Amino acid sequence: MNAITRLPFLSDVEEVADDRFHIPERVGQRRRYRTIWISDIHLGTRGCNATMLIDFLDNVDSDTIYLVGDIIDGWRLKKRFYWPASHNDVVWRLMKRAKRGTRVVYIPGNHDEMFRQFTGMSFGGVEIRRKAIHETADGRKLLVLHGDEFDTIMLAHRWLAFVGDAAYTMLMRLNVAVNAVRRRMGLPYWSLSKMAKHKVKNAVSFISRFEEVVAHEAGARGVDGVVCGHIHNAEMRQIEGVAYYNDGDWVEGCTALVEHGDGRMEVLHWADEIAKREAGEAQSRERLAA
Ligand SMILES: [Mn+2]
Repeated sequence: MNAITRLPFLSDVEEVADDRFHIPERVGQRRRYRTIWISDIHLGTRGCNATMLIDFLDNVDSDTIYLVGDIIDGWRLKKRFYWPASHNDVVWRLMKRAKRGTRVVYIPGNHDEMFRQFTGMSFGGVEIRRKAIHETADGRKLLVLHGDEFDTIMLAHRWLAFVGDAAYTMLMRLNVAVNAVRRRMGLPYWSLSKMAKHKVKNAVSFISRFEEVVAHEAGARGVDGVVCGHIHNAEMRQIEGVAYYNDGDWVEGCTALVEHGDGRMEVLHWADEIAKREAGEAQSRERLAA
């Protein structure tokens, strides 16, 4: 218990005041959902897109919110303490939501596994669980877990899931440079990009393999579907009669999974939602001006 109460953002939770927000909380009409799932936020790293997530949290509300793991990146924090004010803003918003009556279920992942020791406990209204069963409005049972449980099966090419477009583009550029040098040295062309392409193809097959493994395991446990995170790839698809849902991440994709009041599920791509909102605002400004 000591380790957790010593963390700066979890002490004195009762004394939270609005004016302590770094980015002031937006008050007003919020889009309401029955359930929200978010994961792989990686607070404590530079990769975390906290500003986008704050915008998301200030524009949506729900009866229940599941934090599906890798919320705080303990691995990185242990090496180097990086904690900007905006990361506090995210934690405060989540704690405040719990205080206002939203059911908040936190399922720690592998990067925040230090919270797994508190399974079954509740802090400031946030329930900590190893996994959960969610029942949708249309009566389906969904198993909710982070997804690293399947790493032992997937271990072989785990890192490949994180080969992103940026890395790929960089490799392509590097390929040009490497071959310019090789040419000058009188060496034959050697395709670094071909190797990279092969790796990316492996990443794609890694993702679909992961999805199949997770859906298969969920099916074996007799549920109708499964919600997870972990591989930073938002998805919604039916596999062997089991509904597979992945809520994505807030490092690259900035996605959330939501359940509407009637049980309908949707993946929200928040960058697109912001663009839509801004286009709408520009339009109404034009209308007013006309
Ligand atoms: Mn993970």
